[in-house]
Amino acid sequence: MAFQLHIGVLAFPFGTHAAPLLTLVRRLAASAPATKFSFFNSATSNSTLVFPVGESNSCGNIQAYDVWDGTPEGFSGTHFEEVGLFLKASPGNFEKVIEEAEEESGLKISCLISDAFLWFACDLAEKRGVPWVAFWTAASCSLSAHTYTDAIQNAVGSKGSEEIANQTVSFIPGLSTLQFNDLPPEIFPNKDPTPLALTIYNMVQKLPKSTAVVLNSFEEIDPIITKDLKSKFQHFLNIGPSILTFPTPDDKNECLSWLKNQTNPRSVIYISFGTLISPPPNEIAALAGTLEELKLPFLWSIKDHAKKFLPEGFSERISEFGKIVSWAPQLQLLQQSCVGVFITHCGWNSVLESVTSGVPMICRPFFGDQKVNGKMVESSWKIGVRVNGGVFTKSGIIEALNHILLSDDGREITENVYKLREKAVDAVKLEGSSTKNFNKLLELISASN
Ligand code: U2F
Repeated sequence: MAFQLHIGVLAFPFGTHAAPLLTLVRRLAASAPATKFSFFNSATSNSTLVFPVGESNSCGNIQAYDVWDGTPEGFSGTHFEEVGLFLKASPGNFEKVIEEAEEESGLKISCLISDAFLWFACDLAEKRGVPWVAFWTAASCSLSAHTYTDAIQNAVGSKGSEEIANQTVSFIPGLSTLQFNDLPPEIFPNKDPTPLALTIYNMVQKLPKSTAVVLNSFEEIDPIITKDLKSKFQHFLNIGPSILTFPTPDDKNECLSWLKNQTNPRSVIYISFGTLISPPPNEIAALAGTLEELKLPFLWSIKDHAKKFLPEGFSERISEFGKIVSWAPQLQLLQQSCVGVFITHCGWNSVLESVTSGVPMICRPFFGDQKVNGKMVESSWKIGVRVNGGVFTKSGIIEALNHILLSDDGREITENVYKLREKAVDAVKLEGSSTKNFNKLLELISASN
């Protein structure tokens, strides 16, 4: 088929960034069959996505391209070093492949869609005279916090972030329940900022120039923040939750068979900390010890390298009531009626999956947007609690579990998740806000030639 338009998509190949971007692209591609979408991403990340490199989607209009990730051969550094090297290799690595894709298709790119972290896409788009659409993979609350970076840094002033840690952030619309220590650490002034902190700072400067800022969320979750961000960007488009716009795959995983044997509704504890994080060894031990003592049914997705921190003989002793896996089909699992609570790091995709499945959360956030999300879960949306003291201890875990699973407040929290889920479901209906925003996005990218 001869394509009429060519759109370039620039992915950030770490954490759960590229997958939700591809989900957005799949949706756009299905609605715009005469447009070719070239998906630029690292080889490693591409290989984990639904459409491997070189294969096309059912509409035949998504093509994946490998972008150099900036690492030398045999690289074995930390995750954060890897991110630093990738950012150092950008945008040259992307530019090279964009040219290849244009040559191959004979079509110049008429619009760039990028992960918002890749702020240089703004300059690439400007150079080509085409629109830039930025996809923020987290929630509007963390984006809002970042847009107030200068005001936050002024408030910190010479006092230092420690001194005002417990003060309320009263000047950000919709975030009035937050204290300074709930904000993403990258916001605070630092003599030696990390590559990621610099990236986010640059992003904040560029976003107002974008044609649209797009989020996998829904307006009704934070109406005040939505109103504020609409006034800051040309178009601020919440188009999610995307998981409600695609049928959940019918997975035949062993976790699901195990869950089928759990007959008590809302009784199982599901534990996972996303794709990057493992709690420190002492917290893994505290969590394991408490689960073993309580003898409540649980399913824990724990990374292989962290299993060595489990107490000796743990998996044998808990086998009657618990299950440990290296990876779980999280979304399908949360949708089972026997799951009563999700112990999470508050990555945005996990929060959304919990909300759309009606499961309350126990939050143990670690970095980036996770602390803001955790605070919003507890104080604004009232759909979960954070562990007391911010780290796992036996007493803190028991307190949080009792709160969610046994107390009257816990019942209210569960009802609140249901109510929020209803709002999410409404948002993706034909006349819902997310559907209208998606159609607007389609209009914006289709007009770009
Ligand atoms: C980074 O987030 P993570 O990748 O650490 O975490 P999530 O956003 O919560 O996404 C995890 C995804 O992996 C899936 C799960 C989510 O879709 O269903 N998953 C699974 O299927 N099985 C498992 O056993 C474990 C996970 C970052 F760290 C966060 O702070 C950001 O909010 C996020 C988005 O920008 O990216």
